[in-house]
Amino acid sequence: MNPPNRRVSTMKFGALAAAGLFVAGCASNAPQDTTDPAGENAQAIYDLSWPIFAIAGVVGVIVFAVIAFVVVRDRDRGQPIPEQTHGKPALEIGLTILPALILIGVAIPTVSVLMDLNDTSDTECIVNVTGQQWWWEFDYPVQDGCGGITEPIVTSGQMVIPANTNVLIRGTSRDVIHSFWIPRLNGKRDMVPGRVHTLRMQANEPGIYAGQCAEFCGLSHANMRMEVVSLDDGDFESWKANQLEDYEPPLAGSQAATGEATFIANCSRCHQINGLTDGDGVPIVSRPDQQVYPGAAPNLTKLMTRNTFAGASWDLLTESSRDGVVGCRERVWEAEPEDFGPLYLEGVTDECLNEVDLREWLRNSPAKKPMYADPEQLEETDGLYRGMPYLALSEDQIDDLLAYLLERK
Ligand code: HEC
Ligand SMILES: [Cu+2]
Repeated sequence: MNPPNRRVSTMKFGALAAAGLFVAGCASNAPQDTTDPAGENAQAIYDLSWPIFAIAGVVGVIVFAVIAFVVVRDRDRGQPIPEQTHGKPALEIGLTILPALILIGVAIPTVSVLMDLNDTSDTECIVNVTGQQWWWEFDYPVQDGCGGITEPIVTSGQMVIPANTNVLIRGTSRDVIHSFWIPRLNGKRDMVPGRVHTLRMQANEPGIYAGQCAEFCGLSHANMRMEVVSLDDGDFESWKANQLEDYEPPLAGSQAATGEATFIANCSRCHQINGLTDGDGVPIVSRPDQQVYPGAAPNLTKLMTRNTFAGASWDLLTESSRDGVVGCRERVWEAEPEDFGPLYLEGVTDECLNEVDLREWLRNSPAKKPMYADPEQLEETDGLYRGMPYLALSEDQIDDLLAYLLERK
């Protein structure tokens, strides 16, 4: 190719890339769009970002224009070196004061928004958030907030909150530094082992707001996602009541009952199902601290009330529409705010279960989600796993487990 052609194609490529970026930036329905705030905290950040971008933009344009002007005017044409002087006090003082004024102008609204975002004295509901390689645990302590919680609720992947309520997140981590980020609701907050960081969450309307761990935290960092689910007060009450419902054992002799036995034999050492008892009626208490390096595994009591699993990286609901039939996932995720709550509370029904991904998970979870770099290096973690290990289950065992888990809602 000769040079002019190459230049044309480079320009074409540049224009295409710019257009692509523009279109991508404008695409509606992007689930993690900071320019589409859905709560007061994200709105405050968004409202601040535009004036600051404008100021920075004007400064940037002026600086580049002056550089371009000087480069052109004073380019080397063989002229003699200009007269050398030392200092220009008026210019130097002026160019010190002007940026200082600009920075003060930027700092005043910024600091005020930051202080406002950090103020959690107006929160009415507490959720403890704990990061762990590679999923998030949410636990709701007993409290008067959140409309009153009488027994702790422990869940994972999806954090359910009442809409239009300031929720206080108290966040920490069990292993490395993670970062909690729901772009449409608030900025990021690092979750650091041994510390408790707070963050206010508020969503204006019922709906699902997606997020992801925003601090590189090892092998499956990209598979460490989460959602905040916001429900109006009545629906939130129903959600709480359902989470605290008594354990209902499967019908004797049913496939789910076989699944329960399989669960007790293979899973309950790591996963808690509240209310589960052995044949003698003795409660079965999981001990993930003796199995998993960071010390915990998701509570599966009400697995089928959430609609994603394993670090919210896979759906429990079947995918989007096929042949004009609206998919189960789409029906919930794209519901209008006024329809959302009841659809979410339906949980995962038999027809809507995304068996493909859940079966793959039970067949071989580390093949689906990388859990530790080299299984042979278990001695580095005292023989404990970093995530869910391969369990060599048979297809029959998986069938039984699915029947049992489908009742956990
Ligand atoms: C050695 C401990 C251990 C055992 C045994 C174990 N799991 Fe897990 N499991 C985990 C850990 C840790 C995770 C979280 C993995 C992640 O998301 O990165 C997990 C995640 C899951 C999830 C996703 C839950 C959610 O809310 O995201 C399901 C479902 C699950 N396991 C089912 C089972 C079943 C069924 C069995 C028994 C056949 C089982 N597990 C055995 C440790 C274990
Ligand atoms: Cu992380």
